[in-house]
Amino acid sequence: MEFEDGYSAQKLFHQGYSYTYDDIIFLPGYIGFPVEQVELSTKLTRNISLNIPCVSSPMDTVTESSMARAMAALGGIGIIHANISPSDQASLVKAAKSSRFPVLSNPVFRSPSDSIISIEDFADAPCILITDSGDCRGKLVGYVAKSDWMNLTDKETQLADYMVESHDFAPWDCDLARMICYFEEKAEKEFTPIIKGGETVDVTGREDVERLRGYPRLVRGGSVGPDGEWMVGAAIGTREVDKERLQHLVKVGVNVVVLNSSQGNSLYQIDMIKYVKKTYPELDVIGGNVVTMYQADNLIKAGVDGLRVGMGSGSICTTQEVRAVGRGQATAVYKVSSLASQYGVPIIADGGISNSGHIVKALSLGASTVMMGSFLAGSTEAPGAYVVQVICSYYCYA
Ligand code: CPR
Repeated sequence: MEFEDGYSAQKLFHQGYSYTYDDIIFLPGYIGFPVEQVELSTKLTRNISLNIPCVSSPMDTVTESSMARAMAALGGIGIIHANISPSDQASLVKAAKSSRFPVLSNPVFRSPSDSIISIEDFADAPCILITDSGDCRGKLVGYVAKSDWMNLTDKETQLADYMVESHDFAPWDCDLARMICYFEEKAEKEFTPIIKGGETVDVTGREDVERLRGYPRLVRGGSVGPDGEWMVGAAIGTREVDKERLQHLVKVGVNVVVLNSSQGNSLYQIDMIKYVKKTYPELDVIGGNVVTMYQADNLIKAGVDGLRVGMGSGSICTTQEVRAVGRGQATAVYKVSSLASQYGVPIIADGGISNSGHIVKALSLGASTVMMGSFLAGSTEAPGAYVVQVICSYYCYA
């Protein structure tokens, strides 16, 4: 029997109003399947599939190498920001793709004739790697664990005298599942360097592996590109100089580029889309941002492989106040995706995700993925250091 109850999306979004995520709520339906049958895999672009519909935003407070590595390991993708020089951005992409282990550490290197005087030398690393040249390109000869160094009485002693000699390493494509086996087989080992093409790109320890094995989604594998490396995206602009930036990114194997603009429907972006598709036909390009079908239509015709939707929806975004343009995010996602789906162009709902319900709303309204900024900022994988501020209060009682 057909009940007339609530509004269909079509009716709701044809009334001429603009709705944000919080303006709407869905009516619950009927569950006729077990939770294991819930399938989260989706498309980021025409040619890129993901296991989960989550993308980290190209913001300098959100996505650098560690975030991009973690997002890919979970089955999503990170888009590295462009607020740095082209070569630095390319280095961040390269570092994220350098090993298939989910966590990226910044290994510290010394040569056997060095000594470690201060605990600061360890930075955040649990051990220091020793190579014959004292850098990542040298031949690996051993390591010194922070705990061993702390117990040492004469800190001036050369590392050669007390380092753990080890030429053993894990290859760069050792993912979490293989790393678990590696440490199970080598019961005496606490750390392992990770090597790619003769270079020591990372180091990991038994403690990390034990901690991460509790996350089943990490063990199941993530977003791997045709090169066998994690998939990583990067943002670029639409100016002439961005063509050089793009060249740097392509050289290190970037999997997708996102054209960064709050108003994507412009001559500059259309020219850049055509340039990317002509120069690098294998590289997927995401255009945006757009919020109307008219804007989306122009970019689809120019050849985008994906569209980023949102104007003024981001937590720090002031576009609607400053420029008097924008749209409620729920309406924008629904309208743009209803057009883009006819062309097979996936939609990224960008901004305004502040709880899991917003993700459900974005995906139900037609988005294939959600892009998150503030939701991920401040996590361990986001750039920046923790600052502890101690505030002393004095109370006066009369
Ligand atoms: P939240 O997830 O933080 O709500 O939104 C993230 C999105 O906000 C980004 O993906 C981007 O579209 C937008 N955004 C980031 N920085 C911005 C600045 Cl400085 N100004 C305007 N919008 C911004």
